[in-house]
Amino acid sequence: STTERTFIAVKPDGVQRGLVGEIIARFEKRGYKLIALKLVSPTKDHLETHYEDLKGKPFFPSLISYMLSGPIAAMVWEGLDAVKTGRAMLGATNPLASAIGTIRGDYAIQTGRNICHGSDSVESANKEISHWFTENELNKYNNPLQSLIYE
Ligand code: DAT
Ligand code: MG
Repeated sequence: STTERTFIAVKPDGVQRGLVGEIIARFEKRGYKLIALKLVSPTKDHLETHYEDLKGKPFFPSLISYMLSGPIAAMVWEGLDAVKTGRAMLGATNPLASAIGTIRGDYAIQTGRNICHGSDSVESANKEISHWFTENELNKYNNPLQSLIYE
């Protein structure tokens, strides 16, 4: 559906390296619709819930301290196949295995500094969107460009 939504975040390293604009630009240019956007410094608790599926992994503590190292640019993008295409635009979890032309494949080297997050399924997208945003922060507006992007 053209109203599928995904949660995309620029992690602290991406924010500090000045890549927020670049990442937003790629989603804009692709034709996705920006629904929500904010720069946030979440609590440890918030981040542990976000990554609760990875609790118990050996890298979990370092993942959480990395995510706490600075503000995160959190956003929601909407459009056809937004979850799967968003992941494809980010590239593989390990940037060295990411194709050139993907965000990680162009701007990152190590898994633990892979600059961005994207939901991995529609179910986790819905969960993540409500974890990071209130209903009020999810903007409702008509974008006339949509009629040029969808047939
Ligand atoms: P993704 O971010 O591609 O969805 P994930 O959900 O498996 O990947 O893991 C979340 C983050 O945790 C990932 O972006 C970076 C970190 N991570 C994953 N696997 C790792 C590993 N083997 N070593 C270090 N960090 C890892
Ligand atoms: Mg993941």
